[in-house]
Amino acid sequence: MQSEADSKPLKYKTLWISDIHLGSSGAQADELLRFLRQVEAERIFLVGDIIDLWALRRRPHWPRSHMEVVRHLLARAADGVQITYIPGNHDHAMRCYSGQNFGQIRVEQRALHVTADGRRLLIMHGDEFDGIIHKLPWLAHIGDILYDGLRALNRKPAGTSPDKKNLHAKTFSAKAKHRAKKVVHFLSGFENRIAQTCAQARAHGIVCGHSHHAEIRRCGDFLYCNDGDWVESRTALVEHLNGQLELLHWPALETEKGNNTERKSRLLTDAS
Ligand SMILES: [Mn+2]
Repeated sequence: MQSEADSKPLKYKTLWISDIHLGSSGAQADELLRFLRQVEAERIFLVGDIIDLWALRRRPHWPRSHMEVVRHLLARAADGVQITYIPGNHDHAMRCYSGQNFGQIRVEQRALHVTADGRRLLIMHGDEFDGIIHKLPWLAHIGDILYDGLRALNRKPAGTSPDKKNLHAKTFSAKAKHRAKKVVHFLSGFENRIAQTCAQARAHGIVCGHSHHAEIRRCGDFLYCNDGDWVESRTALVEHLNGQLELLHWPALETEKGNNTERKSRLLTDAS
């Protein structure tokens, strides 16, 4: 049985989540709802691919849990949490609403966030750095269909092996996606583009989604943070009240909260 301390929400200054892919069969909406109910943040950034318009066009899928995620976020915004929605490539149609509000949720193409310790972070979905999306969009769509097929083949029940190693001990589909993206990144000068974009925005670093690969690392002189996804890895990036950044792995966090065990879900911080 959970003690009262275990059920207390975790408090953060900022929360970044992306690549939820609501509207696709891969979206782990129930897990995301459980995570959101355990986390409080003053500010939330939705870093793109929140609603998967590509998947909805191929095969509409909209169970109640997907609607509940949307409702939960709208309710939080109505309660005073500042929420910014930065559309990605799967929800690119939302980009034309930049500067407008949906309920209390602000839509922007990109955003700048200053951490409690004074670092300027540029927030973008990340497809802007993906050469394939812009030069060969048809190949990106084929890649997406292949990824969906691979994921369906090796789908594991949610919540398995919630240990620290598991995040990057990925399923075959996640590995294939990550390798393909690495090649694309190499060919398209991904790191150079990030460095240029950060320099232009006078930012100390960047927060992206898109690759479905959570990480915090240096990229030249800049900090590169990727908040992962809610299709496979179920990860989020958070900023603590002192400005420290940390990646959370929800399956590990949920197990720890249930068992009251020592935290191992701290995957990576910007100090590590
Ligand atoms: Mn994307």
